[in-house]
Amino acid sequence: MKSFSMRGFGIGLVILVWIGSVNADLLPRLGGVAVYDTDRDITWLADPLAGAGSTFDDGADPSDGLMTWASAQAWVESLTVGNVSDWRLPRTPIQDDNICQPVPSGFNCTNSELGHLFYEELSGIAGSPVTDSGDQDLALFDSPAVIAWSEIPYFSPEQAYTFNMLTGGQFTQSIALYRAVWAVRTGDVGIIATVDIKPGSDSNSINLCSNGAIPVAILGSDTFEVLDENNNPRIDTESLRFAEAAVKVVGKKDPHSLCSYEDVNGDSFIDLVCHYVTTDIAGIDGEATSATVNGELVDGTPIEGTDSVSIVKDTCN
Ligand SMILES: [Ca+2]
Ligand SMILES: [Ca+2]
Ligand SMILES: [Ca+2]
Ligand SMILES: [Ca+2]
Repeated sequence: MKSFSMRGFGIGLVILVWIGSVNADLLPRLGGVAVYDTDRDITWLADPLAGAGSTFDDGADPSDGLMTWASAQAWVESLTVGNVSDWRLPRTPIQDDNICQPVPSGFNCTNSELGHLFYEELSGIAGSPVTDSGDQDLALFDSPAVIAWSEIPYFSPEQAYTFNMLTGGQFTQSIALYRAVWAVRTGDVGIIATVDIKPGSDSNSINLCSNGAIPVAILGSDTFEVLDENNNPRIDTESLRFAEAAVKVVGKKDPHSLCSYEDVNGDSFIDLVCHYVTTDIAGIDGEATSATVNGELVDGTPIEGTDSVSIVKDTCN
């Protein structure tokens, strides 16, 4: 028992150091379609013109991705990318730093989400397009040099804040103008993985009273590989939980997670199969029709995936 808690303490320290080293980073998400801002804990769509050609793309050009403010709101509310919804327009607080007083208009405003992105994440300089900054993170975005809407209308309902990525300026403009719609959402989207509970079985039947362990595969694919280019694990197997059950630990001298790397579905992509202690399952009951595996990559990115289940026994003697 003592050696286990010591080990947990060591792991905690490693994670703390890691968080410090990635502060102020932008990280690709959803296969590069989105970007996670670790400072603000928000996820941007990589493309501020992603609504181009949608039914919300109004104005003379229905395929330029520029919309009136009301259409912009409607588009982000309707948006689903992968399995991820809850998108919104970027936020602009009514109070900003001294430069932006008495109202948050002007240059060098960094409280707003777009101001933070321009000045602090993408190293933009007031008066110059963000694409001139040379910041390496520019490569994460498609066409970032736009004028984009903010979520909150100004004191007049006819006006809303915009942020100009060509100049670093934050100003109110008429909501009837056509501006870019840079969808963002609170939190990290992580990775949605394809999961196969009990590889080789389609029924995925689970006896919750079993003293055994249930194999669950996280499937590799061309958009998500379970091993990196050096064949090192990308998934932190100790972080994995299947319906709250941890991975079975085996080995007395060298305790390790009972996991293996193999291609369980014959698609030539290596999959990660881990075995979860059945009696530790607490996240599902006899009524469950699906179960979720969740955890983290070794770089801290959340990962989860869900598959169907059929519970054959849940009342144990
Ligand atoms: Ca348009
Ligand atoms: Ca940067
Ligand atoms: Ca299965
Ligand atoms: Ca495979």
